[in-house]
Amino acid sequence: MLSASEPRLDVSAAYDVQRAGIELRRRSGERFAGVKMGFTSRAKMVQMGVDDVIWGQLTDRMLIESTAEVSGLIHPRVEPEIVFLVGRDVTRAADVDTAVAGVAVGYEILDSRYDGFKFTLADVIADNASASGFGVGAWRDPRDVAGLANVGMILEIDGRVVQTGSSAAILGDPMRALRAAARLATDAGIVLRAGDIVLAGAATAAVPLPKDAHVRVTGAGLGSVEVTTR
Ligand code: OOG
Repeated sequence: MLSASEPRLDVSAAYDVQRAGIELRRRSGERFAGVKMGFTSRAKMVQMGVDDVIWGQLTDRMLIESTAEVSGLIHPRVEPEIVFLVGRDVTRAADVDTAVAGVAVGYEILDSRYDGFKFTLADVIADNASASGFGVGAWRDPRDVAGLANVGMILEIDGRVVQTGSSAAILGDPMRALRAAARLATDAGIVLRAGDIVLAGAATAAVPLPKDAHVRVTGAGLGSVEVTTR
């Protein structure tokens, strides 16, 4: 762990490390694509042994279409997500609710630099919140969605249900995670712009993601998203 060799690594220094990592990605041509929230659900906090929410940055290269290359990853995991599409620039965090142009069911692929995903909060922040890849189902118009506070969610691998949960697990309502993301981004001087994505955080614990697997995440009323790994 980074914190073991660098005891001064506090949360604020960890976000500096995260920013430096993102800057390296930017220099190699990746573009900012949005924000991910982490540990917004109790299930994830318990699974990972941490006690606060964190955030990380998404880049365009993390977006997965129908096939996910996982064989080059260290020890990937997958988790079900509620995803927001930003429809216009969010210069004031308080305006984020009305800036949402789409909601969807999605998934995040996590991969950690740390052995066995064992880390402190500062360690995982420095590692960009384990962000590796993400996929998004069909966007729904938020006006057509009855509400996001209790969406039943199912994660299947090769047709087997491996996790079930509710979006209520995400801070009681994923809208709260969206607001937190907007606040954190704004405080860090980042403007969420039209087309950017916000991942609200996992609704359940994450599960190991093997190669040559078929993954499906379903959200009641939101449809589903599928991906094949190789
Ligand atoms: C950190 C990322 C946590 C979530 O949705 O809670 C996260 C990890 O578990 O490695 O993305």
